[in-house]
Amino acid sequence: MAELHGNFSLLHRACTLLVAVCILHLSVVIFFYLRTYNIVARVQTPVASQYITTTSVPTTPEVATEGNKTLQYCPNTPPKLEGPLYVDFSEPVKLEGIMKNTRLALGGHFRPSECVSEQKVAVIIPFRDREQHLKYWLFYMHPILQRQQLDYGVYIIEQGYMEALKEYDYNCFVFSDVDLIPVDDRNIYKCYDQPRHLSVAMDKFGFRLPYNEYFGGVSSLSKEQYLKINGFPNNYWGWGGEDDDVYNRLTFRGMSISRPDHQIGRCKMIRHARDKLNEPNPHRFSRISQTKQTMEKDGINSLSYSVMSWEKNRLYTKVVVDIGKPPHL
Ligand code: NGS
Repeated sequence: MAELHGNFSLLHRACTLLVAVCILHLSVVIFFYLRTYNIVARVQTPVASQYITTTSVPTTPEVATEGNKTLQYCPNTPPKLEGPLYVDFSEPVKLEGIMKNTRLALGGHFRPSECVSEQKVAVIIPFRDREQHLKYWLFYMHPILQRQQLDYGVYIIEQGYMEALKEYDYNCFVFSDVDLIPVDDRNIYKCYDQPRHLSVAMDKFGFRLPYNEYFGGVSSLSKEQYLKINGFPNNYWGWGGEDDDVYNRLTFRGMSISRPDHQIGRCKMIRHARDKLNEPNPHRFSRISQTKQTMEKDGINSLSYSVMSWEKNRLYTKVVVDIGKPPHL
């Protein structure tokens, strides 16, 4: 009888142990399942911030000291974002209102007074004689960038990276076509863990990507990401292909593209005829097929230009540079 009881309690203990192991195993499986599909993170994240990937650019202590004031770092989800916006290019816009914005410093610089931005963002617009487009861009973008609580400066210039760094220690670079305006201010013009493509749903492409590898329009790269790919290529003359080359560089350096969803990433382009003196580059397809070989020697390390002029007004800094002529001319 005692032996039977002993056997039974042994069996009982073995079963309890087995059940405990099963429960442990099941919890581990459930935990990893939830993590894989990001369910744990989603449950803890407020709705608006789901769209905004956090950035790893600087480390973020809780508070910072600015002069004699102690300020908090700006939140990941800026409180004054409006979401979808009304953007219209059918009527001319006036810049007087923004010119009077006393929080904008000469050269189109701004930083929020209520908090400290994590990133210092140089917004770079390669620009050729598109005064009307620039006007719309400035009219719509300054208020958006300010609601996004960015510490930013606007540069109208070809060799933006180098020139912007001469005046401020920017750690994030947003490259934007002059004729593109986001129609949702939750599309934050800053840098992310991976290079960011921001103009993912352009009206002219039916609010979708024209092709998966498309990296044109508006994109952002942290200084670190930019240096990793040796910057942008310098040997593309005329229209097309340079954005595809940048895409290739990023993938060859093991990075992936981060993108907002198609609702938040909507943007409108100002319709216009193709620029004169900017014919399609006949060498672009052969160039993009050689990125792997060319990227090491063509980029920041081969950049050569001279600065002709710097002009600063309330809304932007314009730098004119001479980049020489294409080698075959
Ligand atoms: C591709 C170009 C890209 C350009 C994109 C969209 O074909 O540089 O079209 O152009 N690539 C090549 O030509 C190899 S767009 O419709 O915006 O003018 O960005």
